[in-house]
Amino acid sequence: MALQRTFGIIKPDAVADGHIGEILTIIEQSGFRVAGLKMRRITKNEAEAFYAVHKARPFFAGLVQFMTEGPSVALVLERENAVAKWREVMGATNPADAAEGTIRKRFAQNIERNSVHGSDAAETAAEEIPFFFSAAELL
Ligand code: 3AN
Repeated sequence: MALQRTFGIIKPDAVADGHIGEILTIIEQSGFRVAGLKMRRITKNEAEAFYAVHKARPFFAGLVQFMTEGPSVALVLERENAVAKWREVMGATNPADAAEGTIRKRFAQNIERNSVHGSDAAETAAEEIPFFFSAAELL
């Protein structure tokens, strides 16, 4: 299978809790090559646009507040079957349902403060990657 790229975020909870290094280690040990990486604080406008699909959901305002409360690490991750594999390594959205050994099982606090983001499909990755990275920032 050809190499594929997916988009990930180490969210503000995991950054504040000091888990950047551990999560990057898990990522590299899971066979991903880091093709892009930047730390920044996401703006309210960016968070609203990024999560526009959830705009009508009751948790939308809280999600935007959380994603803008502190710095995040945005990532582009490359390997075969990257989208599905990154979802597997992250674990279920709700850490209570996440499998042992997954990032969310280890580090997530609850369904909202769930430590990492990952694109849910190749088409989503193709939209999310350029949302955060220019072509020159992907190596
Ligand atoms: P995933 O991040 O696993 O793709 P989505 O796309 O359903 O999950 O949700 C996006 C984000 O919205 C989640 N990562 C989480 O932070 C938040 N979220 C999802 N469902 C809930 C919920 N029921 N209550 C609070 N926050 C939620």
